[in-house]
Amino acid sequence: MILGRMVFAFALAVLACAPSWAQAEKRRVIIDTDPGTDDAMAILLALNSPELKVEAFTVVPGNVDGKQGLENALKLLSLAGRCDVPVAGGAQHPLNQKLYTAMYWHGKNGLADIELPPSNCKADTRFAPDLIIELVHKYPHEITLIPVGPLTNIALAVSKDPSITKLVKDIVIMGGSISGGNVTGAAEANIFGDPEAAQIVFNAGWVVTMVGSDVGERTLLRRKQLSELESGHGPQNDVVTGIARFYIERSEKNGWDGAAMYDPLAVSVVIDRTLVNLKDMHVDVETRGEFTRGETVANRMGANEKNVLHGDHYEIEGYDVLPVNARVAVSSDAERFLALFISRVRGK
Ligand SMILES: [Ca+2]
Repeated sequence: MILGRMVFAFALAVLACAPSWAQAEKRRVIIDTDPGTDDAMAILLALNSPELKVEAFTVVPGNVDGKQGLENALKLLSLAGRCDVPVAGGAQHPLNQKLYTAMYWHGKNGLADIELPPSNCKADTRFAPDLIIELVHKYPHEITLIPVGPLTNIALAVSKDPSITKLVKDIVIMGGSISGGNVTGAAEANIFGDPEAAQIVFNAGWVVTMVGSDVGERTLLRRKQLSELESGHGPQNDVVTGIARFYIERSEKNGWDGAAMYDPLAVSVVIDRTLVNLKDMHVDVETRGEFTRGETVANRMGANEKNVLHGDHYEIEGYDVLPVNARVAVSSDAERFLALFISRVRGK
């Protein structure tokens, strides 16, 4: 009898706790984006994933300029009926170079030249880096930043308030590559778009999770998935289908088998960490190389040889240890990711 009462009391306690558990399990995220075709897919993936609570979208220039990017983000949120999520514009140009756009890959409007209905959502008036700082302090140790564009806004935020590096839960970056770039032989587009910002962010004192273009390029949305999307219907589904068709055709013309799911893969890693394999490394960003500006230079040994000048030559005298500053995705479970992506946006 006493045991029965105890079991009953325990069951009541579990029930009382259940909503707070469910709440705690939702990961608060801020997505910093330059929409962008794969950005659009990442945004809609995030908004349709119950594991995530998107606290804000912040917009950075990259694939398109900052004004077009903000308009695109607002239209996508309106499409998803989510004007409750703040969308804030930020930097209008990279820290130390001119803006490189990528309309060749993303269409003139950045969204595969698909005309979305005018947005019912209004832009938040706060400056994106300030909004990031404000939200990280509002929810200490809870926010995961997901930058999927050049790192300008994040660099401005950590430069203004370095304390946020200890207050975020995680930062999952789509950017870089440890095996060749997609803009040049060495550089991936988001890092190439603002190498100085990237070097600030990688060395800000946190351990970033890096989902690079090399892994994105082994995670391709192909015609098989396109036909799955084509057989579903709904306002979001149909926009994702149109974007996917444009992006696959553009990729095929350039010798790819399908569309590299760069940004959605980064978002999916916050939904399910097991979708990629991560390795600890030290990563620096090349800001000066003749052929390599914007390369993420990954040290897999955890150290550099210490070479000391002896007369007319150098001799090795041990190692200079480098801190781990990045968990780098080295592979993905592409099939499981694609199934997740399709299941979240199909029919929406
Ligand atoms: Ca992007």
